[in-house]
Amino acid sequence: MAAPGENLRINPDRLWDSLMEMAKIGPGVAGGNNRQTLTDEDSEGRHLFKGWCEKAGLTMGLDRMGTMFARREGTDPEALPVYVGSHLDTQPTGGKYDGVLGVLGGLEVIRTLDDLGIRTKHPIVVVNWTNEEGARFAPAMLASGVFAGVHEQDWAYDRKDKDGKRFGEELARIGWKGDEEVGARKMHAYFELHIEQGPILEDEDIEIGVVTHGQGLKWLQVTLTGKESHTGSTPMPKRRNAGLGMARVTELVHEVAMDYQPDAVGAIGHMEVYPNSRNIIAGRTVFTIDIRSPNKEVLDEMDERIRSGIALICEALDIGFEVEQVGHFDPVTFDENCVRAVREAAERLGYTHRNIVSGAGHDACWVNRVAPAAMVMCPCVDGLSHNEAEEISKEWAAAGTDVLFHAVVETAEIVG
Ligand code: HGY
Ligand code: MN
Ligand code: MN
Repeated sequence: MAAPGENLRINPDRLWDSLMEMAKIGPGVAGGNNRQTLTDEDSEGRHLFKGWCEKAGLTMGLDRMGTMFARREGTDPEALPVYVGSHLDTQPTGGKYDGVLGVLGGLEVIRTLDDLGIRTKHPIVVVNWTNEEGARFAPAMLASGVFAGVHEQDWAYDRKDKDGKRFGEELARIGWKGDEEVGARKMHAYFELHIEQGPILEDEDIEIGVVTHGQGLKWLQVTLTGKESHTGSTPMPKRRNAGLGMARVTELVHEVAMDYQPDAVGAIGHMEVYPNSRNIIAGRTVFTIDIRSPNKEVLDEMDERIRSGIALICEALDIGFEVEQVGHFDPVTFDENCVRAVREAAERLGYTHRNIVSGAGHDACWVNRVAPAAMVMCPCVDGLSHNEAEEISKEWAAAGTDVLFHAVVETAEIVG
């Protein structure tokens, strides 16, 4: 397939203006964003994105999980489209670029094609996946998981947030529940641009990450049940302290992850204590263990060691426990032809690049099960993400989107 000329580049100022415009929606408290999935802020961001897509002459689609599709016609309407996108939902204390760069980078690909008057054989579709983050409704990558046939739609609709609100009802409430069957769309290929969310590219002064693999993930939700009692008058030997149990499991998760360095990570980010009163021994704690590794055997071993460790901790403290797996995907190997298109685009454009394994999960990890997929990464400052101080440079955003443009357009086949 003919590759675009190395002089073809996107418009960095237009891309950056769009990123800053979207960042105004769902502002955080420290310069980032709180645009959690299926909130009014999410809906407002969707409307802004939809308006931009319609202004670019794209045809909008919406599926039953609320995933948005914006289609630019190709010269061959029968040809399967090349999809490009990511997610607009954020963490509660999220940054301005996680996911958003991939969606608006996809829109910038379209805008640049229109600037240059380029037609492609395959249609190109920009995607905004619903609930990539999984912060409000676990698991992460929920809509792309239904699209890839990993989750049933009814199960997804029944996911509840911490206030007991159901995904399906919240999707209907914000008015973004579409009619399209989820997963009915077939893809020629899928590309996703994303910030690295880690320190490797910046530390090595490299502009582009050619993502060959994504590490596997497990989310284990644990409920520990002790007995509420007075923190002052209950003798130490008589306490059944679920808070102490959570502390010991937190230490256990860290120790197990450290045993498998550098190919493993583990932490507990979500913690709930009941009744959470200063002078009551915690009767119940609910928390989510997040363990990840690029190596499936390591991930399974960590899972096993942690579960048996929890049993020993609870026996010693005379507390009950339940462990429910609420998220999981095995390590991912992206499509070698799509990965090659990304690598050759970086070379053609003269950007420094290196192969990289994605530490974070992405919608591309699920899409890769139903279509050839690959990712492009750009650095982020101090490798920081899932923090309102997340930052990238305009140059990094432009480099990543240039590479995305070349990979998508080459795969969609230029016809003039
Ligand atoms: O958890 C993840 O890796 C992604 O940011 N949702
Ligand atoms: Mn993301
Ligand atoms: Mn994220």
